[in-house]
Amino acid sequence: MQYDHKKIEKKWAEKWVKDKTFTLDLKKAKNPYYALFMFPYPSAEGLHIGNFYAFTCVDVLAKYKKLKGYDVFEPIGFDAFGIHSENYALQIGETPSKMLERTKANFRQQLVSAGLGCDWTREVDTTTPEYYKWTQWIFTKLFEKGLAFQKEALLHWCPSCKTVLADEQIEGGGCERCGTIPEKKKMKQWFFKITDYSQRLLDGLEKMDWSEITKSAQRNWVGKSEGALVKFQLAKSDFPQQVCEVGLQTIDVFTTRPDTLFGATYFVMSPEHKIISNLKSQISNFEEVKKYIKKTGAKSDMERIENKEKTGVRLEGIWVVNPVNGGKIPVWIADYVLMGYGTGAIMAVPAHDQRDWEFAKKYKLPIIEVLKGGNGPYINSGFLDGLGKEEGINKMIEWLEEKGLGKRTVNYKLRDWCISRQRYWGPPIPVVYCEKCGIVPVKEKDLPVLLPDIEKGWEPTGDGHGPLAGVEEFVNTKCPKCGGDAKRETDVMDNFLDSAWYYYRYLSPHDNERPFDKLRASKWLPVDFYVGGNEHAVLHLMYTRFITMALHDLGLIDFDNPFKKFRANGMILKDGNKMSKSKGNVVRPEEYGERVGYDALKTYLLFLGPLSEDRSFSDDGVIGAKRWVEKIFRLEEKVRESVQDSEEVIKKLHNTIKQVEEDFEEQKYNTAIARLMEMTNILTSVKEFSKDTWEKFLVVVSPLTPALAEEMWSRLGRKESIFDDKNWPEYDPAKITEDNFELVVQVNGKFRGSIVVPKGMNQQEAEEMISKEGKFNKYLADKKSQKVIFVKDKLINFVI
Ligand code: ANZ
Ligand code: ZN
Repeated sequence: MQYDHKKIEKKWAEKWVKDKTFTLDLKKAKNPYYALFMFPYPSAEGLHIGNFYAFTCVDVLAKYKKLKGYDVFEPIGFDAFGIHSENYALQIGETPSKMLERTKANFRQQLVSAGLGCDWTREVDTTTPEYYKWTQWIFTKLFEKGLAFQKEALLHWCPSCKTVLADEQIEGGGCERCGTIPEKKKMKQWFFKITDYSQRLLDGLEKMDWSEITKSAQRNWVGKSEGALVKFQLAKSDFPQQVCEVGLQTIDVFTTRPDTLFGATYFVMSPEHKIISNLKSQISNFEEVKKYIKKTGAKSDMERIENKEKTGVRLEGIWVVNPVNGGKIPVWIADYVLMGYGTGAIMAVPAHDQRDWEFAKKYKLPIIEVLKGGNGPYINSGFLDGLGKEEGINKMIEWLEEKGLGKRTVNYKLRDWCISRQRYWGPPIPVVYCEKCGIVPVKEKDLPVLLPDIEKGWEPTGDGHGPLAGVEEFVNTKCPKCGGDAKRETDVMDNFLDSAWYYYRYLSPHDNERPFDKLRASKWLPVDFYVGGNEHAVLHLMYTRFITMALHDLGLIDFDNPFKKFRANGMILKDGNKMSKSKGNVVRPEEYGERVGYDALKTYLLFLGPLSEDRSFSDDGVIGAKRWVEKIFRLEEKVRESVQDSEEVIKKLHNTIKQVEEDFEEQKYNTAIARLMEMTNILTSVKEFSKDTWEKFLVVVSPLTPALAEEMWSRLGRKESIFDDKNWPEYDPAKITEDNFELVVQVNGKFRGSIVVPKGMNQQEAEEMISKEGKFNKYLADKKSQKVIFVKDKLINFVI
C-alpha cells in the first residue's frame, strides 16, 4: 500500500484544529509548559522555510512535553504592524489592512497545514485595537515612570523608509528593512530609557540559559567600559608652554586608559561636538572647520569607524591643558571620534592607541611613549614611573579625584531606544500636546487611541512628520487634563514594541480590563522554551528583556527575564547561499508539503545537524526523509497482536526510548532521528513484532512525524489522539543491560545487520549465534566462507 501523505496530513491537520487537540484550559492546567516561537509577520511571500524550521524546533519539544504529561501551551499570532507590512502595501498600492486580510489568511492556512500543535483559540494580532490598546498602555506606564521621554538627538534617518530608526535597526550600516544607508538627522523623538537598565541587562545574562552567541551579542551591544572622565581645561591661545593659566571652560573626555595621560599629546573632538560653535570667534580657520563638519555629516558611523585614511582639521587658536603636567596641547576635530559614545571628545595617546597613532603620523603630531614597550613599567609619567599597568590606572584615578580633575566612571555603548516612527502603520503614541499643560498622556479609559482607517494619504511624507499629521480629525483633540484644545502626537510606535510583550498577551488575548492577568502570568511565565533567529539578538531579544524588567519594576510581574531557555536556530541555505527572492533560491515549505509531506520536511530539516548550525537544503535529502516516513508506514504489516519480541527488538526499543528522551530534552533532534532510523531498520529486518512495541515506537516518533504517527495510532483502533494522554513510554533500565552490545555483521565488508550479544563473546560463539539467527541466512546459507574477520566486541565479517 502506498502512503498518501497529502491526504493523511491534511486530515489530521484539520482534525487537530477542529478537535482542539492542542488547546488547553490555562486556568486548570497543573503542569504548565510554555513553548514559544517568534510570531511571524504575515509577509506576502508566505511562510518562510526559516520560520518553518524554527517553529518546528519548538513544536517537536512541545509535543514531546505534552506526551510526558505537561500542559503545553504553544500559541500563535501575527506581528502585523510595522514597516515590513507597510512597505509591501506601498509597493502593491493597497492599504496595509486590506493586504493583511489576505496574507494572514494565507499564513493561517500554511500553519494549519504544517500540523503544528498551536492553540488557535488564542491567536493574537498586534494591529487589532484590542491588542494595541495595551501596547499604548505600556507606553503610558513607562511615561509615568520617566522611562518614556522625548529628546533631541542625532538619529538615523532612512531616506527610503522616510522615518527615523533605532540604532539596533542599522544592520551592516544599512536600514534593517530596505538596506538603504541612513542619513544622520538631528530630531526630537520619543525614547525608552533602556540605558537605565544597562548594568541589569548585563548582570541578567550570567544566569540565563540562552544561546551563548546571543548572550555575547547582547554583552557587546551594551558594551561596558571601565575608566575615567577627565576634565581638560580650555586655555588661552597665547599662554606659554608649561605655564598653566586657568581657562574658561572644561571639556570632559572618557578614557579607559587615564594612566596614559602623560602621553596625551593632542586632543580630538567629534565634529558634532556642541562646544565648537561656542568657540567660533576664537577659531581662526573656522571656514575650513565648517567645511569639514559638513563633510562628516554625510558619513555613516560605520564609514567613519572603518575609514582607513584618518582625516581631521586642527582648531587653530584653541588649546587645552593636560591636567597632569600643565602642558598645552592642540585641539582637533576628526571623524574617527563619534559623538554618540562617551563624551564625544578624547585625549589622544598616539604611542598606545592605534587610531591616534595613525592620525599623529599623518599630521606629524608628537608621540610620547609612557609604557615601556607597550606593557610597562611606566616611563615619562611622573608619579607613575616604575609602576605596573593595573596599579597605574588606579593611582591615576585616585590622583584625578583628589585634585577634582576627573572621576572613576563606567561607560556603556548602549543608547536609548528610539521608538517613534514617522509612519502610518503602527499604534499612535498616546500623548497630546496642550499649550497649558504640556505633554499629557492619554488616560487609560480613553485608550486605545485608534489609528484612523484612511484610504488616502497614509503614505510616508518624508517631511519629518508622520502621515497622521495630515489627518485633522485625528490631530485635533482635547487635553485630558484641562479639557482645552490640544493636538495629538502624530508619530506611531516602532513595531518592536508590539513584539516586546506579545507572549504576555497570549495568556488572555481578549481581556479588556488589563494587558494580562498577573496570577496567570506568574503561573505561565517566564516562557519555558523559545527559539528564533539570532538576527534578533539586540533587537527583539534585548527589547523583550527591557520591557520585562520595566513591567517587573511596575509591580506587574515577579520575574525579570522573559525566556527561561532560548536557542538561536541556524539559517537554512540553498546552494551555499542565504535564500532570497533576488537569487531565486527560496524554498517554499508548502511546495515540499505537497511533494513529500510536512512530516518528511520537518524530519529532514532537523536531521541536517545541530539546531544552532546553518544547514544546506537539498532535494535529495528531502527524498531520503520521505523514504524513512514510508518505511515506518510499511512496518505496520509486521505488527502482531501478541508475539514475543526478540531480545534485539526489546533492547533496541528501550534504548531508543531512553536516548530519544535524552536527546529531546537537549534538543538534539538530529541524533534522536538517527536513533529512530536505526530502530526502524531493526523493525524492518525482523519478521514480526508486537503491538506493544509498535505503540511505543509510534509515540516516540510522533513529535517528529505527527500525522503519520496519528494515522497509525488510529488504525490501531484508538479513538483519542496519540497526543491526548501521557503516552510517552517508560524504558526499563534492566533491558538496557550494559553487558550486551550490538555486534555488527558484515558479509564481504558490507553491513548486513547486527545481533545483540553478551560482551566478551568469542568468534566461535558468535558464528554459532549468527547461524541460528535466521535473518542472515540469505547471505550466508550454502556459501562457505573463506575467511572470517572477527573484531572482539565490535564486528564480524564473512568473506565468501
Ligand atoms: C586614551 C587612550 C589610550 C585610549 C590608550 C585607549 C587606549 P572602549 O574600550 O571601546 O570603551 N574613545 C572614547 N570616546 C570615543 C569616541 N566618542 N569616539 C572614538 N573613540 C573614543 O574605548 C574607550 C577608548 O576609546 C577611550 O580610551 C578613548 O581612547 C576612545 F592607550 O583614551 B582612550
Ligand atoms: Zn529603510
